[in-house]
Amino acid sequence: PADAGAPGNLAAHLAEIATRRDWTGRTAFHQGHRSWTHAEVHDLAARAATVLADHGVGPGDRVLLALPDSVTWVTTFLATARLGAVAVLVNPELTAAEHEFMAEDTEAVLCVTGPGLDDRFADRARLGADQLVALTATSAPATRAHPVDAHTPLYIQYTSGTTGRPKGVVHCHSDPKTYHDLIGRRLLRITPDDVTLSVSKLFFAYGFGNAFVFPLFSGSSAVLVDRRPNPAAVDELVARHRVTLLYSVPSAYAALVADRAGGHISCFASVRAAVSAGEGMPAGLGEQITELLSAPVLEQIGSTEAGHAFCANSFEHNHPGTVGRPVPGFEVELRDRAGAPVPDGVEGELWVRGPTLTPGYLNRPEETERTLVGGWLATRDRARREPDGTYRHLGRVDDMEMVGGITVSPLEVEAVLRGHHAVKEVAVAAVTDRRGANRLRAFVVPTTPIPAGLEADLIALARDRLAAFKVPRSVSFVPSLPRTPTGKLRRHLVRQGAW
Ligand code: 3SK
Repeated sequence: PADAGAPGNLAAHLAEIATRRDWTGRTAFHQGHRSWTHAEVHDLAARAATVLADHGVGPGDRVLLALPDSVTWVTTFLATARLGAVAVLVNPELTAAEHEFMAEDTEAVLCVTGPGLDDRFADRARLGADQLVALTATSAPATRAHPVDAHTPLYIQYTSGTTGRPKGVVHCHSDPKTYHDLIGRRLLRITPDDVTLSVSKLFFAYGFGNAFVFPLFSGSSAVLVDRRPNPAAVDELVARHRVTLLYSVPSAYAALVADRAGGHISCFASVRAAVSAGEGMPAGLGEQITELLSAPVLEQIGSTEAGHAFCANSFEHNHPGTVGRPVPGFEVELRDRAGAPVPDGVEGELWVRGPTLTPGYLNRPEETERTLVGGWLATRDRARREPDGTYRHLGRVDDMEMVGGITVSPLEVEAVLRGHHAVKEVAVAAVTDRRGANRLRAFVVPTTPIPAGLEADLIALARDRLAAFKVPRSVSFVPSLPRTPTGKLRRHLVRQGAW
């Protein structure tokens, strides 16, 4: 599509570079058994912009996307951007009440919904994905992109952290290019020949960068899957599309390793790097992944507020077990509770400053003021700086448990229990017993069948390795642990024993 005078508009810019760099005929996305070229994606997006405009969407309006990962997700996002409107990226699997909260919070003028969501947003303008696709096919492309500047809002993502009411995080038209320049191009060296598979979904910061921003800025391709793929599906997709970059989270990598240990044959020869984020990598898992994939594992840490990763390992500097060094362009500081910098080697809270920090939370001035202080973001992550300048992630500030008046890091206890061969996943939390006392309990996803005497064995293992006050008093065997869509443990739900 032709673009008249809108250099800052993300959709126009992406369409323009695809033409200028001659990527138009290259595949941009695979979905099911179909694929779409870069030219087809930008053409569909320009047509979808006409449909959205016909439905009353204009500059500054919010369009809520409750869609599974798909080419329709991509083209609806680009269409919204082309009109100068703001895409609200929501998890399609949320409850009706959560969706309604987000539509109300953003005052969405249109909600584009995926399969099974026809009953949602009853009091608002709604367009089903199928309807949008049908209308797009017969619409002319909206040739003119709305002029914007670098600070014009582009999208809103919701973060609930691990507790509390979700907060809308705003990002601007210039941010995706920066994610690609700093991470996709510089650190991951993505070229047009790369093929991406991201287990993390597009509505989430990590997935948005991995499977939308990097492919469109590099002329490469991504495999889109509407739900979180299980290990067998990951194997199949990697082999079918010759995936070169796999982005996942530790719990999904652990499942992939466990699946292989169960005798499953995998074909990962095409993978050149496995990126991991969302949560700390349990000891030993990194080596198992490298062995399985014959590729380096690059750990990162980021946040919705930063837009993508702010600390990352790279091919040149990969320190397993750490989240690497600050992404060039970002500054990182470790501070104590009073906000003073801590010396090297001492644990502190990670504060971050950089080019893609959100300007703030939607409708939440107090929370914005608490989290963004003097241009720095308080991440609520705890870390320690290693002598080589990498950062070791030590959990969240609010992860610590109190038992008998003493603070215990559940991560330390979990690391010990994870060493038992019958433990697939584990979370430790202080729970209140019948007498009102706070006691440590381990919630364990065991291998099956559960070996006899596993609870006693686990407690004995903890007793052997840990100070007495850190030993769990009891073990509950559970089928799964409560996690966010990126795989972060929801510790408040573990504490409540409610998921
Ligand atoms: O969850 C993270 O650590 C993360 C990593 C990379 C990009 C975005 C996010 C939220």
